[in-house]
Order: sequence, then C-alpha cells, then structure tokens
Amino acid sequence: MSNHQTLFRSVTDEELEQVLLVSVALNGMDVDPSAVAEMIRLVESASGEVVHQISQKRNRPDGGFFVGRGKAEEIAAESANLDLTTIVFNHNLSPGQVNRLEEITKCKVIDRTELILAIFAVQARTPQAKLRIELAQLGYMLPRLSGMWHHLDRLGAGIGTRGPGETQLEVDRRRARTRISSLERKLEAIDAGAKVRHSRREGMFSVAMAGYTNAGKSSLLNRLCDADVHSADRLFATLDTTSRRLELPDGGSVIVSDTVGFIEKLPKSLLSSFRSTLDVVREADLILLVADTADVDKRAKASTVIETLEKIGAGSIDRITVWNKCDLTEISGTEELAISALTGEGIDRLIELVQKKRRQALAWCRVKVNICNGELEYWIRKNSIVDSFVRDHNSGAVEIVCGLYLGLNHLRKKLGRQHSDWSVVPLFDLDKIQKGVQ
Ligand SMILES: Nc1nc2c(ncn2[C@@H]2O[C@H](COP(=O)(O)OP(=O)(O)OP(=O)(O)O)[C@@H](O)[C@H]2O)c(=O)[nH]1
Ligand SMILES: [Mg+2]
Repeated sequence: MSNHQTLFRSVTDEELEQVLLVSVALNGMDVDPSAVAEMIRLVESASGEVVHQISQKRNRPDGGFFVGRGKAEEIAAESANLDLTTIVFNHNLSPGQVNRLEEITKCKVIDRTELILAIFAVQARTPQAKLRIELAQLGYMLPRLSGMWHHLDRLGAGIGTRGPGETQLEVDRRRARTRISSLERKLEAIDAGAKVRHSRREGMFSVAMAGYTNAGKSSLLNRLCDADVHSADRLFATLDTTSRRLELPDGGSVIVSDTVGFIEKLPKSLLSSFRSTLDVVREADLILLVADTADVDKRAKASTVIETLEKIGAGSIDRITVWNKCDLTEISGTEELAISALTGEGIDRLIELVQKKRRQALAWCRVKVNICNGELEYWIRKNSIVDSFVRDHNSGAVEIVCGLYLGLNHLRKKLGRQHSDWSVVPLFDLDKIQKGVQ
C-alpha cells in the first residue's frame, strides 16, 4: 500500500456489508421514502446492505451530532445490539459531527458524500477514472484530517508542546498535498491528449447524453451506435466517456457520447475532478437528457439533471428530453419523446429528431459554379450534407444546395482559389429549402 492511501479511511466492501442507515428529514418535513430508497441503492452500489434503519424529523441539524444527542445514543445502542460497525447518514456531516458520532457509537460513520466517493472508487475501471476518484477523495479528506487526529492532539497537546497527533497531522497534510499536485499534473497531461483528439473531430456535430444515474444512457448509446459500453442496474456504472459515430438516414453523421451520470447533491470534489470527463457535455451541440420514465421521481430527477448541467456550464445547450424505459410503464398522451433502449421503441423518432437538429445547425447555401470537377464535388460531399446537386450537361455548370459543417467561408476560400465564376448564397429557412421554396 502506498503512503497516500494510509491518509484516509478506506471504505472497503467488507466494512459496508451490513449498514445502519440514518435518515434525517429537515425543516419539519417527513422522511421522503424515495430519498430513502435512493440511499439504499447507493449503499448497494457500494457493495453494502442496509440491515436496519433509523429516522428522525428535525427543524435543523444539531451542531454536535446532526441528530439530537438522545437520537445519537439510540443509534449507538441499536448498532451495538445488532453488532453493526458502519453507519451511513443521508446528509453530509461536518468533520466534527462525524468525529463525535464515531466516538459515541464506536462505529465508522459515513456521510452521503463519502458514500458516493466510495461507489466511484469501487466502480472506477480505467486508470484515468482511478486517478480522478483518488483526487476527489483526497480533496474531501484533506480538511477532515485534523478531525481524524483530534484524539491524538488531546493526548499530547499542552502549552508550548507539540503533540504527536499534531506532528503526524502536519506530515499527512503535506503528503496529501504532494499527492494532490502529482495527481493534478498526471490528469492535466491526460486531458491535454484528449483535447488533441477532440480537435481532430472538429466539425462533427456532437451529441452528449446526460441524465440521472441509472436512467439508461449507456444502454441508449449501445442501441443507437451498436456500441458495447458496460451497462448495469447499479448507480454510477459509467465513470468514463465513450464516443461513437451515429450514421444518419440523410447520409450525415454525428458523434454520440455517453458519460458519468448525475445525482442529487453530486459532491463538489467529484464535479471538479471529473470536470474534463464532463467536457464532452459542456462542448456538445446537442444534449440528450435521458430520463427513466418508470421512475416515480422522474420530474424531480430531470430537474436535478438540469441544475447540474447549469452548474457545469452546459445549461444553455440545446437539448431533447428522452423518456427511456417506456417498455416498463404506460405512457399517457404526451408530446415528449418516449423510447426504450431495451426494445428499440421510439429510437427511429429520436434519430429523426437528432437529424433535424443536426441539419438546423448546418450552414445552408446555394452554390453555383461554372465547372465542377471531381475534386470539388468530393470536397463538397465530404464537408457538407448535399440536399440537391444539379448539373447542366451542356455547359458543365452545377447548382448545389448543401449544408456545410464548417461555415460558408471555407467553401468560398476553396472556390476563390480554384474557380473564377462561382457564387455562394446563404439560405436561412431550412423548411423552405427542403420544400424547394428558398
Ligand atoms: N426495462 C428497461 N430497462 C432499461 C432500459 N434502458 C436501460 N435499462 C436498464 O437500466 C439499468 C441502467 O442502465 P444503464 O444504461 O447502465 O444506465 P446509465 O444511465 O448508463 O447509468 P450510469 O452509468 O450508472 O449513470 C440497466 O439494468 C439497464 O438494463 C429500457 O429501455 N428498458
Ligand atoms: Mg452508464
């Protein structure tokens, strides 16, 4: 085990096997059963099992224990009775609260953020994902290190003395910071490589899937692009980005990307260390917001996804909401797009919509040129979607209506270099173009 790993408490499968879940409802609200169900799924996704639950309604969190002292004592008694050593809270706790709860319960206390970080750590498969999650965990643990050494501080501290805990804390902090810098450098190098690859695809219309975890994004990528991305009925099955080309019926194509899913209160440290993984969403031309239509909480979860998109700077990108898993539930008359990645229902309509958006984003024009040789025709077909191509066989002149990927100036420059008699007129109304009116 390398040094840095001894800095933070490791959350292993074994420790999470049997868990006591504490659900606290704040502001006088009742405990929300679907939020509890989500916590249970989170525990399961970290290879654990909730064997006992305790809940409490409070107006506001208690500064000391988050729950009241009486409740903390009840939690301690229950966990001792049931021989449990791990307690999961449905909220985020301050380092001091974790400390005090661990002291009173003699158990490991894990808050929501630490649980999500643990799932990411369990699920990370690629070296990049492993580095990112380590960075996120260190970012989370650094301010908490002092709490971990708190008990040692008290043993050795006194006026004018430096306790053994304090010294160890300083050493650990320094080690953590060194490791953070080294991880950041490694990730910067990886991200720089990804940027180069990305720029090679410039001009390709990019469609990114975004959605709550487990909504079916990876299954949809597999369905659309015949990909073989791992999909599973657990939270955060995907932690990397996979991009595939989707050929459209009109001969054009787009790049579709699947990436990490979102969840309510996605930890900040994760958002920042997975920032470049999410670039694919931030830089997309179109977002497919994939939602699980069979989920009772689907509207709230879709709102969480929209809020997260705003947080990462992708809030203003054009998007289509796709209600997946329509095979599992009756769909009432709605204008929204219902699909099933499993059965393929609605997929043709989705592809049609993507194609429409893709066509709207092109720079449409009518090109006239007195002589069109094979090289020019090849260039135009490679760099645009050709709607019509009419050649006058007597004169050799052509008239083309096409949508260019990279703007009209590329074509103007090309024609200007090689031809003397040509024109490029922009066309603005796609409907009219398609009806042959403009
Ligand atoms: N019945 C049904 N199940 C589906 C459908 N699409 C996906 N699933 C199931 O839903 C679960 C999650 O699917 P994924 O594709 O892994 O979901 P995801 O959005 O990629 O999830 P994360 O990567 O964890 O964020 C899997 O068990 C899939 O088999 C669908 O259309 N119908
Ligand atoms: Mg996935």
